[in-house]
Amino acid sequence: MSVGQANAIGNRSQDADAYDVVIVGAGFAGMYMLHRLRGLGLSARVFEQGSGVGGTWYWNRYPGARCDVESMQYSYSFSEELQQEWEWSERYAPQPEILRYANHVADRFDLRSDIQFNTRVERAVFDERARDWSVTVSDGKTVRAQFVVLATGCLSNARTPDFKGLSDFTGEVYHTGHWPHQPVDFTGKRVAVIGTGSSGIQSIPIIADQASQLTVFQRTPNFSVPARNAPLSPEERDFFRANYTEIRRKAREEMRNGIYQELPEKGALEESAADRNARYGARWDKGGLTFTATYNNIALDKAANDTAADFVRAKIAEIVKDSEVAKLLQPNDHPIGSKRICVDTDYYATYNRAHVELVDVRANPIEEILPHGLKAGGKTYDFDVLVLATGFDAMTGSVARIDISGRSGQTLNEKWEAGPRTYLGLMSEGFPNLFVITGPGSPSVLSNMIVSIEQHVEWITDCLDYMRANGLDCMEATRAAEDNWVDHVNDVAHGTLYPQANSWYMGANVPGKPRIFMPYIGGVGVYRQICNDVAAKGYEGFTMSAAAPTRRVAASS
Ligand code: N01
Repeated sequence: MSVGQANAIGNRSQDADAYDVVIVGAGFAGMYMLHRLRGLGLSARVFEQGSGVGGTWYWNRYPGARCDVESMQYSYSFSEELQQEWEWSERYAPQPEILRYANHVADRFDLRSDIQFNTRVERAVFDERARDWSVTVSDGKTVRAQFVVLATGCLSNARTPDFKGLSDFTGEVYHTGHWPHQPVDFTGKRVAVIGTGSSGIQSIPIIADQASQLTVFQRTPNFSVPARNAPLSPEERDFFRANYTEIRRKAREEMRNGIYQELPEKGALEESAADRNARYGARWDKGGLTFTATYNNIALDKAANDTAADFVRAKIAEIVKDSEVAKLLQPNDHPIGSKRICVDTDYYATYNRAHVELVDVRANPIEEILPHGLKAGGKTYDFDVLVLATGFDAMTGSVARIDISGRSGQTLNEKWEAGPRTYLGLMSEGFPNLFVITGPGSPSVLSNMIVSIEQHVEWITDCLDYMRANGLDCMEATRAAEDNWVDHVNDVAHGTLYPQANSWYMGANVPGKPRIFMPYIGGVGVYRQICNDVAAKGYEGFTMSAAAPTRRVAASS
């Protein structure tokens, strides 16, 4: 057997501690990746830090957690049987139901036998001679894998700010992104919430229902639109089930964000103020994320954007009775949509309740956490429970926690020190045979994540199949292709209003993190076509090779 044959894809399964592929994470990406690799007959091992599947839906169990993409679309499309049989109960599925769905998928496709739970991947080192990865996990064991797929999720690394005195707090402390498995009972308690992003905005009304006193510490107000969540009627479910083939195709190919919806034909300034308000009003009444798709230029033109932002600011003033509080809740520092808008149930109205107080910690910064409360702007606030809704080290945080060492011992953290660099969001030069799912440089968090996950998993599956068929075992992005892609991702982002916000898309929520617009904003349809074209051209921009140096092929720019 030649060196090339010994190293061929599919040969690892003969050794108990060697796999064709190690997958990091058993969320929606890791589970589907495993399913597809099995379909290729490859050996794969998934390492998952949690004790169950579901990824972000396993960790984010805070009260009110639910998806902001409608459930009939926030679901896998790869199995016709699965999408026909699963019964979503509401327009926006609550976290427990999404977790049940993830568990159903794991059982239905018999995935658990290849998933090792309660195990973190600590280190991955590329061996240039053996052309594979050595992967060390938290139980101390090291396994070898020809390929590593990082299915680590974009919003899974919960971030706690470095508050002075936090460890001295004597009450209960919870982070929305790392919530206990047992429900937390706030009945009769004095509760503080720090943070008013999506997690804060979803949990605040529910906490207010139970708590005897709720103090919300807000640094930056966010735009939020009503979810108008409701039970799904049999007719609504049947419509999707009957039309899934076309709905999924449109979501993948024609929608920028991977969500099937009515597309706007006009720009906001093409209509009179009265017509515009009527149209915004109709979207507001309908509810949901599509509010910012009322017109086709809201993300592009500041004057158009202002019309949508003004509408929401007026709604806040209408709902919140105390005009000072309403003013504090009106976002003024970023264009609407340049941070992910929030989708809520009764969020603004919660501030009309007598036991709910809003504290502006932009004007009065949090100085320290005290044993029984906190001090902000020289004033002391007492409470029994502290809820940190302070977000995530998004997109790169979970990858950065793994010590990944590529060619010549360079670590991924060193390479990404000034911001993540990838080709297509799928690979980074210097790190052969290492794939990232929905990584920076791909549409990722700007899209329906399941649409983007399925596209990446299927592209990687086809790629491995191609390599195996051609006797290739090593693949790497070229520097030139990566540089061009990084420039393109930046150019497209800077043609929009997105970079004007201090958002987690820009890494702006983590002190010291480089300010780079991380996701690719060109749209899932355009992006899919680019990825397909790259594959059709023999994986243009990647080098692919076999162990024997003479078999090097498909090296292109
Ligand atoms: O986190 P965030 P999130 N002192 O980063 C504040 C997805 N998601 O968990 O803006 C005081 O948005 C921070 O203030 P500021 C969704 O994509 C989806 O809420 O930095 N405050 C901000 O208010 C979302 O965008 C769903 O000034 C501090 C908040 O904490 C993403 O996850 C549900 C602070 C963090 O907001 C993240 O949402 C939930 C400090 N030192 C999440 N540090 C749905 O599907 C931070 N903050 C509906």
